[in-house]
Amino acid sequence: MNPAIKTEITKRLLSAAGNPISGQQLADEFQVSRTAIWKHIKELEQDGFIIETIKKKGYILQSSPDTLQKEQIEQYLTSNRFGHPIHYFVECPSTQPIAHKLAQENAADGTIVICEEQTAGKGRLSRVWKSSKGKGIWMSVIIRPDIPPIKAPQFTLIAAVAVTRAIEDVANVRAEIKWPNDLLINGKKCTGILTELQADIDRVQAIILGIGVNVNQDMEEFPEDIQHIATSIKMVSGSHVDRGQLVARILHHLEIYTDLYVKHGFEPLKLLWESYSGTLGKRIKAVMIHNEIEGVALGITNDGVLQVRTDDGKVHGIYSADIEIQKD
Ligand code: BTX
Repeated sequence: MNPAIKTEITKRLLSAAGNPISGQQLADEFQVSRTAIWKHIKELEQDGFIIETIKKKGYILQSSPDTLQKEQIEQYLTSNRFGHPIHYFVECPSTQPIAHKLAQENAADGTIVICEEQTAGKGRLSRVWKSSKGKGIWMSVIIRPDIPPIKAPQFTLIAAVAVTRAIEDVANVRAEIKWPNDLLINGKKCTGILTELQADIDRVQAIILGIGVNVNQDMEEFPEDIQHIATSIKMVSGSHVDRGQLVARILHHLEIYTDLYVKHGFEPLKLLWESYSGTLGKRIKAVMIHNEIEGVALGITNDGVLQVRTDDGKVHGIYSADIEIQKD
């Protein structure tokens, strides 16, 4: 089978919106036999597409599976580099090590690894990220910006803005960014971001940006231990969200913001980040590995460092911490 032809047939079926597509026309266009087109259609059926064949008219798409197979993303893809190529898995322990390996094997800037289910999803500091089957976006993006390693953590902030905007575009739901790597809706976590690095002393080889978004879970589909802290976009919007469309929109914004950042630094993105922030102006507790600081979150610097004013009036720069937002 030719994957490019399969992708193209899928796109045609999806955009035909229930109208028939002629097998002969497809065969002429791709310069293959009608039997070859029919074989691609059979393969799509095996992938879960329901396709009706009407004599002398062609193929009509009745329904498509709720999956993140690459055709489901590619039909919406507007980015030039990000999402090219897509490595799709039904199940894997975690998309991060797969992306690390691909990056070591010279995978292109913008390559993504995505799956339906992670059996050992990774959070920060060896924590677990619960990634239930077919309900979320579990994706790692390989990014190769020409920046020094010290700047890599800013990609957590860039990704947070990209995902927030994408959720707003696709589901009309506004999430808030909790510095540095969570997106919350109504105070509950719907997205986590994990930024990992492959680098020489002075240059980034690849950033492996792990993005986990709870999309279509109902409350009871989360494991009990996180039901009080987790939410999904569907739980808030009340409607099922097309995950392929959301992935494409995340990649769209991520590519634009990455390019902006590499050209002009974090400053142009800072305002955007601040406008989505649920941390600034709030009284917070920042829990670091060896100590804790309580105070008011004032803002972030041009390097993405969180500034916190403690009650004695001193301003502290926080580079990495877990943040608890205190009740007023
Ligand atoms: P984090 O360390 O900030 O958050 C992990 C914590 O979040 C857990 O200890 C738990 O309390 C809570 N949690 C776990 N799963 C969920 C969930 N589904 N929804 C809400 N809260 C949850 C955040 O780390 C970084 C997560 C990155 C996940 C992506 S998915 C694709 C890629 N592959 C991979 O293995 N990890 C990344």
